[in-house]
Amino acid sequence: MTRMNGGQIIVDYLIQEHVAYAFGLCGHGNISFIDALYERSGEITSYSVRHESVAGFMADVYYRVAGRPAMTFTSCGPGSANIPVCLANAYFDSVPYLAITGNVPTSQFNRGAFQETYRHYQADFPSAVRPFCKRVFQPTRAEQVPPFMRQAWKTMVTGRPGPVVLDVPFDIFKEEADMEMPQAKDWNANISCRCGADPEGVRKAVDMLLEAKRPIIMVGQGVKYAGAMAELVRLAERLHIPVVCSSSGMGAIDANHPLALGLIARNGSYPANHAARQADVLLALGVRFDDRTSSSWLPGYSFNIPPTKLIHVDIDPDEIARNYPVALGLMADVRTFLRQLNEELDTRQAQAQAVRASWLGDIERWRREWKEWTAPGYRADTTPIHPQRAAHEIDKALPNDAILVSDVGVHHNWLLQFCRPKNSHSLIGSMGFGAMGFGVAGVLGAAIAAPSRPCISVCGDGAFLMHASVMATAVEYKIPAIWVVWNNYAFASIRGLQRGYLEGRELVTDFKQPDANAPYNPDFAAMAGSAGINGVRVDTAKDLGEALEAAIKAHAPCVIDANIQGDANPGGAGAWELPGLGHLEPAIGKRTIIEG
Ligand SMILES: Cc1ncc(C[n+]2csc(CCOP(=O)(O)OP(=O)(O)O)c2C)c(N)n1
Ligand SMILES: [Mg+2]
Repeated sequence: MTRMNGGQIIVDYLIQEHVAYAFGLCGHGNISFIDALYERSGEITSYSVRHESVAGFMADVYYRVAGRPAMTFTSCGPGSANIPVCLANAYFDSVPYLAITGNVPTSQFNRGAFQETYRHYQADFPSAVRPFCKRVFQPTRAEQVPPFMRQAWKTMVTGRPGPVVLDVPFDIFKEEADMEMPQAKDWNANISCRCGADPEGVRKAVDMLLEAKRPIIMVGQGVKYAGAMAELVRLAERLHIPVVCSSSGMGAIDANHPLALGLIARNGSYPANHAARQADVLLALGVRFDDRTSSSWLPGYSFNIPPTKLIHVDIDPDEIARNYPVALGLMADVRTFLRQLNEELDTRQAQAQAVRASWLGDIERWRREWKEWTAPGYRADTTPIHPQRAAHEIDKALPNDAILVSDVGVHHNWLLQFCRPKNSHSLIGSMGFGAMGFGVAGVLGAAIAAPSRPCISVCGDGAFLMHASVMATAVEYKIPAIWVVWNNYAFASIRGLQRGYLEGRELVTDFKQPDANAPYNPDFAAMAGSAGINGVRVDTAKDLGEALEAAIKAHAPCVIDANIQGDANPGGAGAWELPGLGHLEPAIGKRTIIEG
């Protein structure tokens, strides 16, 4: 039997689970928890941020890079009310982290104490986060902390991972209990969720792929999280099947691989969309088929399912057949499934059919058309910088091990279309909830997870100002993050929608001087200087590339304020519908319906 208080139990369990970092912000509601972190500060490193959502985004991207969860700590009331946006961001991208939120003392429940959420139910923070996390626990006695803690951890990392909240009343952090401390290695170390698919389903999938004349593999982030990149390439190569990626799946296969067709859907490439919509069999691995990934499910843009026969594999059966009927739906860990497929192929000594040559030949032609169509943007040399050229210069400046964390906005669309990610960390983005600030703050988490690798955030001017406090955190903890502020003097992605769908009626989407019709933004380079970090302004593509190379070399925090055109939108080969407002036709190629 050990005697520990609630805060000590939580910290002890986290240390057992090898949690190395705690990101958060203080308040009266969590000072006792911070005290427990203080006692074990040799084993778990705490970071204080200047806004709670920075902590949440750091934990999110930390996991995406390190593959291990971190934790956040926030106070009661407003401190924790700043965290749901990050929980949601992580939840809808299936990223685990543990949020320890403070609450009012149990003795004050339902008395309307300072910062209590009490009008519908006492200490009701759990209701505020319920739709945004996998599970929320609220221990009201110290002896509940150990079982809730081990359960919280297990829920967070098993099956389809996601963030979990442990909401702890003030007194419970300090309340002591005599108890057997749960041993993480007994409770969680021996659980595997690497489930394979039903063997008959595996055989069926192989039959379908061998018989297919126009097969396509589509990969989502499930491939990255499962660590199935090598297995994916092996399958694609041995069956000569081209691969298209969802936005979150970019980097699951090297963009320079001869079978990689790039991004599908709205901002996607012509070969990816034109091939996928003509596929007879589509093997979808760890994807959700959300609207942005599937041209809003409008037939003939990205997909024609059916008649295309869909094999949909996912760890979460809830995502299978959510939006498209399946010829074969298999619940499985993607890596285990791909190993099963490859083993089944070994037994068949399969050869890719010669008939595929014409399919691959067609795709090669579409690839050339796309190349010609996109060529001028790579050469554009203007001030402000052409966005395609900007994406290209950034991509060129990055070494292979660089980690680029994009924020949310039109810059992300340009990056998705014109960067060529080489591995699963090359281009990290938020695709489910799409919270602005994700990349601005997330890059700090990336740099903590991978201190020797160049970590770059490309973020909008809107989002950067929203979360500019990150510069102070970078200074305080010597985090060598680089921000390329894609400065187009606007919430440009939304202004683009006003222009595209609302006949150009623009309101509240650009940043202007009050008395002159000229663009306005704070001087970001000067802001960086005032924060104590290097800041540069660039107006040409060449200067952008050189500034980024120099910043990477310096391995110190830096802000590059890049003057980039805001009027252009990337023209993709898919569509995106805003119901009621309609959708635009693809900028290249056209809707192609195939018959069964
Ligand atoms: C927190 C949050 N608020 C609002 C939005 C809606 N939104 C999506 S993109 C965008 C504009 C982003 O502007 P900026 O950061 O400058 O990026 P740009 O589109 O100009 O590249 C907005 C307001 C959002 N996704 N997240
Ligand atoms: Mg902008």
